Amino acid sequence: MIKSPICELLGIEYPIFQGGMAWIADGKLAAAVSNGGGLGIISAMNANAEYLKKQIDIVRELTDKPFGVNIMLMSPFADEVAEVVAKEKVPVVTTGAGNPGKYMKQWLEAGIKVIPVVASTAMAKMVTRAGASAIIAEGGESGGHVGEITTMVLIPQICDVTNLPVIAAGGIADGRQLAAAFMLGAQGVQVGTRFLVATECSVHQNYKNKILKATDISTITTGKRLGHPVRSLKTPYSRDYFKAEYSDMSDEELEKLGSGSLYRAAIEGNEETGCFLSGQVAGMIHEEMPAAEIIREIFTEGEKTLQGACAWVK
Ligand code: TUI
Repeated sequence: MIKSPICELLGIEYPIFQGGMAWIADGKLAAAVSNGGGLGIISAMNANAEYLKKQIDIVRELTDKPFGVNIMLMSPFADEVAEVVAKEKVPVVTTGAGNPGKYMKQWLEAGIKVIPVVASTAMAKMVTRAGASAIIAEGGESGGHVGEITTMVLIPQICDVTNLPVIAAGGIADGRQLAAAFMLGAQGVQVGTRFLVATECSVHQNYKNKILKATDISTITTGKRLGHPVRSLKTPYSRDYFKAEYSDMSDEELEKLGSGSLYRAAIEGNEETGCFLSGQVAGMIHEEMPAAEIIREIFTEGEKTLQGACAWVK
């Protein structure tokens, strides 16, 4: 059995979070992960308060286990969804794509455990001072909005600047990677791309098929010119976007090209104009299965790997 202080802190069986994937991580997926013993997370992404309240109601109908909400700080609705989580006393809030400082007081007063996603030691120090309960350190292997530093290099450096438990994210889909994350000092993991192909995940089947068919070199990073690098699957659309970034296209036109592309991928499965966010681990994911089985498989393999690690100590 793999247990860490994260299990006790949050009242979960396995120290694993499901990533807050935009247009993908809804109440149904979050409930399946929480019922499987992990921490299911609803993505508030670019949606408004009404959408989030509905997803919180769904998760509470489907499970009485703890769950979380991810707040994407670049969202134009960040203020109103920040209020919803406080009012609803959501057990855990994770944040991404920015500095959560502005909301910390409001959430801590509501008794919420705040676990920010960081991609640098500077932000880790800041959220430690601001009262976070733990930190998710996300390496650039992950899907979606990414930082520069890889998980291998980021996790030990974050562990060195905080006494809070660290959850490793980016590049984790199986038990070997779980074991490696623990060896780097993490006390838990966050997994996104692998849960995208969970049976209970309602994303469009075209999206799941693309992940299942991907190889090690199937992802590309775009968006650097506009200041938000994003990792997605290589498609004619993402290659065109990449080329457009290095052309004389204006920032406004480039912005327009990207607008609505996550929705088109996740909801419509549009292979021409959708942006299929994915981590580099897509090449290791070959099978759709229930969320609870994904968790069991990762932890069974992780335990075996950690126990076998002593073989090299002479
Ligand atoms: O946020 C994510 N992943 C995401 S957000 C997203 S939606 C989106 N849509 C269009 C453009 C961009 C994003 C899709 N995937 N992961 C967590 C994460 N947070 N990764 C990196 C960071 C981060 C970056 C900067 C955290 C803090 C930070 O601080 C900036 C500062 O203020 O210093």
